[in-house]
Amino acid sequence: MNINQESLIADLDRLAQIGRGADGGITRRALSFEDAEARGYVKQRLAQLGLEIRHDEVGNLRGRRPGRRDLPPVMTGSHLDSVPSGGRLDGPLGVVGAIAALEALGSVQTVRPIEVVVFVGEEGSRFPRGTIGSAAMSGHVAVQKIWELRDPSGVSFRDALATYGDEGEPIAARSAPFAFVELHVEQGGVLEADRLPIGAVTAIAGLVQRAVTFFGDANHAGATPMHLRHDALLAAAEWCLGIEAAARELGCVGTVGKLEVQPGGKNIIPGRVDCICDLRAAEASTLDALDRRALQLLEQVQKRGVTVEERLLQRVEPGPMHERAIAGVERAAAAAGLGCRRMPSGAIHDALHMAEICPASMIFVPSIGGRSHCPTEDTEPRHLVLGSTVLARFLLEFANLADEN
Ligand code: HGY
Ligand code: MN
Ligand code: MN
Repeated sequence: MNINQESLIADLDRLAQIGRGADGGITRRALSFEDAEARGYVKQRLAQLGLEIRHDEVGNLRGRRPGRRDLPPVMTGSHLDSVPSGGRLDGPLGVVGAIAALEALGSVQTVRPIEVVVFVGEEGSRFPRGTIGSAAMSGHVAVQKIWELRDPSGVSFRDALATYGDEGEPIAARSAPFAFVELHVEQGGVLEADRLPIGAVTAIAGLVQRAVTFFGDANHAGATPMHLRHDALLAAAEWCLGIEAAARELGCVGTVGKLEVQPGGKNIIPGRVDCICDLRAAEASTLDALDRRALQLLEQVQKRGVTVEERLLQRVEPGPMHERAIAGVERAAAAAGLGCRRMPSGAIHDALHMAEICPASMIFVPSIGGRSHCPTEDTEPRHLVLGSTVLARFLLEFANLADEN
């Protein structure tokens, strides 16, 4: 089960050139030309493996390795789209690692087909929601609803699909594999601190994202006394600090990563602020509590003489992975003589929706310094290889299980 490290790194390096910015960060928004170029490269690599290449109604790319056609496949994969100025491994490792794993399987036949999937729009950095491809595959969101999603400039998801330039009739997006596993960088510091190469993911946190607009009163920065101001930015700032305090108190996380000030003159009191909050928790009850506090804070800051509008962008429930798949990751790590620990994921992944329809888990590898969603996201090459090795072993075991339960 030898993973070709040179080929694995070459694929990651090639993908890292697509959408790379001056700061070294990767920007590949869903269904952008950069996303399509990366997908085109992967399509070519899947074809080199001799896989049956198909796409589905929402643009998930699927490469199938043959097995008994009457049996649902074992599926693995991840995404190629990124956050703005993100890292080179978040997503691509799960796709390129799957290619490396299938190359390591060589001509070994399996009972079940193995399907590699490139999910569309995992990051939600263009359309209002993320995990789009897996939400369609699991039936969590109807295809029609996904097609109707619009980006900030009003382009519909369905129209944007043309960027992929797929030929031929798409297959149905909805499908339930026999099992699903996703190789991914941890994006946190637990494995590095424990000095372990592999994590078996037991659960994935949920999230709430809300878009909020604060309407204040643009006015002269020099001539307006403090007591006569309705500063939209100060109201937003009070709200952000309130979310931080509530998240610390509840033991979860809250972020406002996107914030725009208008009119944006250095000598004008901000009249309007548009921002998006991202609230996460491992338990639904904690997520509810943080969301309630965030909404209460919106009432509170209106004492500054501002008005507020808010709308829910997305809510994804936290979800467990499956014992059968978690144990499969642990067995594959043990068979490769690797240390492994069970752990939850604070980041959202496509595996969350896949776990709604089949036994699913994830293989984590350490993130250097626990960093991700930034240009310095990185993982030691040997850990990239070890994660792909565990993936190959998992696929081999599960693709030779003929039972249906
Ligand atoms: O936001 C997330 O957790 C993931 O990277 N989409
Ligand atoms: Mn991400
Ligand atoms: Mn990811």
